[in-house]
Amino acid sequence: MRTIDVCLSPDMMHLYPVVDHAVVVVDILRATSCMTTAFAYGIDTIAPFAKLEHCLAMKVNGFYTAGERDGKKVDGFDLGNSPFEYQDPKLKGAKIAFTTTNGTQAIVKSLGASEIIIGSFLNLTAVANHLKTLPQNILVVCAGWKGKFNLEDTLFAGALVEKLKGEVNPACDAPLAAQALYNQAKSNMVGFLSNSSHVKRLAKLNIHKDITFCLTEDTYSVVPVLRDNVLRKIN
Ligand code: 3SL
Repeated sequence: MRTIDVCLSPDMMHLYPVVDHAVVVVDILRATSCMTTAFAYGIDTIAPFAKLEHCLAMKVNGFYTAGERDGKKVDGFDLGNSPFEYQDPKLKGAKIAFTTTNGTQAIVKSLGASEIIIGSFLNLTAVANHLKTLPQNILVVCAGWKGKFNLEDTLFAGALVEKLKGEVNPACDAPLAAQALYNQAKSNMVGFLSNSSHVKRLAKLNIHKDITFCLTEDTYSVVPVLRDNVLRKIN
């Protein structure tokens, strides 16, 4: 049977070979939730970057520049990191260059995997169904916060383990821990996370509605996948 593993922080990536794996990158608050929303609203392409200057350089190629540092929109960028900004009909068919504090860093660190998939609660079941069709072992990469563990990405990893129960075996204890946490939290994730570090950080920026939105399961059915260094939706 295939296996599922969970890397709880990008700083632990050296422990998890990505070659021959299907990697699901998750940054619930808020990068991968934004990306999922963007594709659900018809955006054509997202090019993820670790560095601000590489992202900004894409402007001359007709890309919108998007993302944040420490939760705040970058000066001179077209878009920030709220999923609601990507529900704009004028962005339909757009190409977006994206850089964030943790989410796009985790994507770049996952390069070399046989498939890189963008996961969020918003497309949880669609991602699980896509993973069921693949032959590879699965690794969920939690973006965390600047190398530290966070609860919300771990809850998503646990939700995926739960969805794939019977189809894949946990490769170590991290998927089991994530699954146990998710089962404890699932009836009230907003409440469960109320004391968490990034919820508190975002609350200071006054974006409570982003938090509730990003914790809602199965709003969309898109599955963004990285091919030739850009993300596109495959369904
Ligand atoms: O770190 C990231 O990738 C962001 O999603 C963080 S924030 O939610 O915009 O603060």
